[in-house]
Amino acid sequence: MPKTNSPVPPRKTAAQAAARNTDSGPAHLPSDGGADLPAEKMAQVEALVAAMPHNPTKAAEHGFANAIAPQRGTTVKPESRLPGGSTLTEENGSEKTGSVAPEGLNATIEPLDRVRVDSAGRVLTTNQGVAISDNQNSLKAGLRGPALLEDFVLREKLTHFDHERIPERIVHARGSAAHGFFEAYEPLTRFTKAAPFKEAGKITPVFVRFSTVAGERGSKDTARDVRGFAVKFYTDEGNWDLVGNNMPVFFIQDAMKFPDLVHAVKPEPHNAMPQAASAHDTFWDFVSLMPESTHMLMWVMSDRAIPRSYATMQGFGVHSYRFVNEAGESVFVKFHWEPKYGTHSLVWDEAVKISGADPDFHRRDLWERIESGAYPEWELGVQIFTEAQAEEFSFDILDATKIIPEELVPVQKVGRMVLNRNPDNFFAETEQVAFCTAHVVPGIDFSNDPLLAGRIHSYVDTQISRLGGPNFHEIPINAPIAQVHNNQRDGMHRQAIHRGRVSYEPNSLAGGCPFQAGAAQGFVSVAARLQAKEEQAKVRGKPEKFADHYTQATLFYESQTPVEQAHIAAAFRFELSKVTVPAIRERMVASLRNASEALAREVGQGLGMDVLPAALPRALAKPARPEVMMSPKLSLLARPGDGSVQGRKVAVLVAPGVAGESIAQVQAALFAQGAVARLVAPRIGPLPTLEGDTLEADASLENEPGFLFDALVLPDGEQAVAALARNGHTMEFIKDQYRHGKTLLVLGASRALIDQAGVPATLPGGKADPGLLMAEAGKTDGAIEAFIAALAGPRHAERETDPPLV
Ligand code: HDE
Repeated sequence: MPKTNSPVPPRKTAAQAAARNTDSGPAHLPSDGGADLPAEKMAQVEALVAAMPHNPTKAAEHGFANAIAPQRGTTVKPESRLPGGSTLTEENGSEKTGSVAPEGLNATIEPLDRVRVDSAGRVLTTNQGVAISDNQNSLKAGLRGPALLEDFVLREKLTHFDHERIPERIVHARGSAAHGFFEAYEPLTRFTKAAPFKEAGKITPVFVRFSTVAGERGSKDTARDVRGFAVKFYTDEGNWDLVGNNMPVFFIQDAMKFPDLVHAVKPEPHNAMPQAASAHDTFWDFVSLMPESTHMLMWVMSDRAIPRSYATMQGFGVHSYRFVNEAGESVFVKFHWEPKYGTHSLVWDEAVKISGADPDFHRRDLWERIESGAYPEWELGVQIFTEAQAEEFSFDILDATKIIPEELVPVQKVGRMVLNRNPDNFFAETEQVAFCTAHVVPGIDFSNDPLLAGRIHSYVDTQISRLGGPNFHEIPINAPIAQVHNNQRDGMHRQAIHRGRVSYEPNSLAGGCPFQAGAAQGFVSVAARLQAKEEQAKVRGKPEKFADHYTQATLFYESQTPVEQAHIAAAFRFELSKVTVPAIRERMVASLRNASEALAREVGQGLGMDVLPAALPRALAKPARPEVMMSPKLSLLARPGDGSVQGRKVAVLVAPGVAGESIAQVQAALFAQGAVARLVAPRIGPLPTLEGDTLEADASLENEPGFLFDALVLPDGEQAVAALARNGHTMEFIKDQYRHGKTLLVLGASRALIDQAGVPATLPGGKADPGLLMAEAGKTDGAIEAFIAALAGPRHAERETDPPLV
């Protein structure tokens, strides 16, 4: 303690006094900053503020030239970290508070490790970290007495449980997701400065969610529906969400119609039926009044709407976007995801059966592929075209019901995406992930597609109610890996604890920080120069080319193989047969006549229409001549994939007395190629082989029916075959496999099973069936190779008849 009568410079005490107040202060600060810490802070604050006597970038906020090239904000570096702090006590750390915020860092966006929980070796606790002594009994007044209100352990557990659900997504409620990475092949800097495309080999982490649209969260995976294909790129310059679908077009052209479309396709409001299905009155009523949906209807009625796996479907960004390079030059771009394993779909009869036996079919497939190392993989393709090219196209590139045929603008492959990590927790990651078309990074920009414009608004809005407030971006799965610094504060569930008292800009009290990045680093919207035409006036309307509703529907249908065309017709027939109002059916068939007379005839006949209704009047009498009349790339068969069988599932039927050696050979060959071979028997459990060994069946004919597998191996061994022949499930198993075009390998004695199931030895035309492979007893060698080769290809559609013969 200094003695009270020792000499003290008055400037020192004045500085100390001035620095100890949080209101009022002297007209001129005493100059002795070194008097103590509070005084030092005050002096440094004064110096920092004084260094910015005016707002130097104010003048640059005006005029067109400035509008397209915003300046970097001005910033002043403080003498030390003192002036930026909220408090002088921040050094007083504890186990809870930790220490001072690391300089220039936002700790809420560190890798997810900071929020991962592993309870190994830990005791149960409450949410307040208090160890729970008894997790079996509530607190009671005596062993047989009443429960006590005081039981905070029970009440906390029940309260949390009561609130375990959050509202499901309005559309795309049913989904599954995985982590992975995107790797660029080459720098794309000529076209875009977007972070993922900056250099060859650059890796960007991604989180990808696949979904159906119409069904509720617990609905089946194999509904006929569009699939969502939403990719969140955690780039080092912020998050970019490419929120697309597995079809390149959409039902409607303007966001104004989205609520109508969704109301029409969702379960009908009076009885909440049907679940996850478009085959009902309100959907067909709406789309038959909206001829612009015809092109999309072709896709949705095709096998694209019932994919075999998320890993075997294409993805599309749908809208035209823009790429922007460092020089600010922009081109248009359409995004395509091409599956490494090829495009494969289910057939309808199979999809219906799977939905009963395994409603999680796609979720399980995605999970199992990743856990077993058969990582789903896609190449990212881009179609790049200029504004001038776009002007010349026969269609409008702002119309989301139109594709740009690959024959017109080729797809260039620019990178690959691999999904190699399953989420640890479905709710925390898959359910809470919030995608948004507004999440773009420098180098990516929007086109004027009016559907996209509505989406840019909608996604943030929906997260606010679904995830409970404006801070959903702080939920770990949504937080970017790039730094986040702004003056947004507070709101429900705020995580970030901001240091300092400044939450506005411009400021001088924090040295101007965080300051605006300017054009060199920041996101600048492409200043698309609008031609001074009347279209520029404030209007509600569509460009003329939007009125061509049928040309591309025709293109799609004509470009399919005969089998695919037959499936489209059958799907229209099925869906429209479920409609209860004949006039709706007729209107739809009348519309189809404008796309394809042959299809309309086929569908009409299937619906018992003796006479086809007159074609619907067209909105545009003479559409422009399309550049491309056939686009073979639109067929599912155009993308066979890399020819591997990775991730395919094969059933190997077994029973006591089975010839075990040949089974082991088949299994080993399949595992070696990344496929999964399951032993399916009348019951699970051990069974003796012909050779005296024991096999373990891990699935049964009743718990894993035939339609769940990509192919079937029928075993050798008289006794086993006799046991299988006595089981009705075996026959259904074989029939479904055959009917759905799967590859069958029939070993030795099992030939009898094929005959018993009524499977014909040849195709309907008399030719050999390439998917029905017979091997003599003990001669599996060539047969196994042939089986694997056939398994890698598409299903054997050449067997198909309508109705099916087997
Ligand atoms: Fe979406 N859409 N959408 N959509 N959409 C949502 O956002 C919306 C559209 C798509 O896995 C919602 O977070 C409007 C086209 C996917 O979480 C909502 C319009 C395409 C997902 C929404 C469209 C999509 C959504 C509901 C018309 C294909 C799931 C939950 C203007 C390119 C993302 C949510 C995930 C989800 C609005 C049209 C794809 C309500 C207003 C076109 C893949 O914001």
